Amino acid sequence: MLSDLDQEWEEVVVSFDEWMKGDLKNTCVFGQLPKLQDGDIVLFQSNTFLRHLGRKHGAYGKNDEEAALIDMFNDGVEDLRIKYLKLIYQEYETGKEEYIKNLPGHLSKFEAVLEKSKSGFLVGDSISFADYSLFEQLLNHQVLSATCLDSFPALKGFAQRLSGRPKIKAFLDSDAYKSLPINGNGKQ
Ligand SMILES: N[C@@H](CCC(=O)N[C@@H](CS)C(=O)NCC(=O)O)C(=O)O
Repeated sequence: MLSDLDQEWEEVVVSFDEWMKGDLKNTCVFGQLPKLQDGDIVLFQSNTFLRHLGRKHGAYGKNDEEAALIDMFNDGVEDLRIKYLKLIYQEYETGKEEYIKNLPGHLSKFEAVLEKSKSGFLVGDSISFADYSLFEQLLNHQVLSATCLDSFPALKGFAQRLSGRPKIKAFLDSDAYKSLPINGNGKQ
């Protein structure tokens, strides 16, 4: 999102050993990462980052109505993200098959929205933080199940278009992106 919005950013990766020392954890408002430092402001909670950056860099709609719809879609993506994380961290061995079986039921909702979109984005005529958020989930889910978008042409086109945006493409092709596991426990 930051690259695509022409912002400079740096990711600091914290090793498991470093985290277990506890010093950093003690400075985190909820005792957890990720953390975003943007000038003088330090934030926790990944969806707070999205809203903050969306507001600041023009990816939060052009009026209050669009902003409300963007919030709604981002919350819908969050529901899927929570289910995905539960699978990855708690049920991967026992629940993967069932999860993939139920996935079309979740993806079809986003498919219906994008099918009707003239711009190709979830809301209005320009990209918003909810689009980046959905895109990340689509990338992760295609690793979980390579064919999961095959019956969803609007979602597949959306993922291809975002992957092809030059700054996103450069990031996805970078060693920094490729060398990090998708999830902290190595499951994907
Ligand atoms: N709701 C938070 C969840 C953050 C979270 O679950 N962080 C995990 C890793 S991604 C963490 O810091 N775990 C280490 C710990 O709790 O000690 C968000 O979206 O940022």
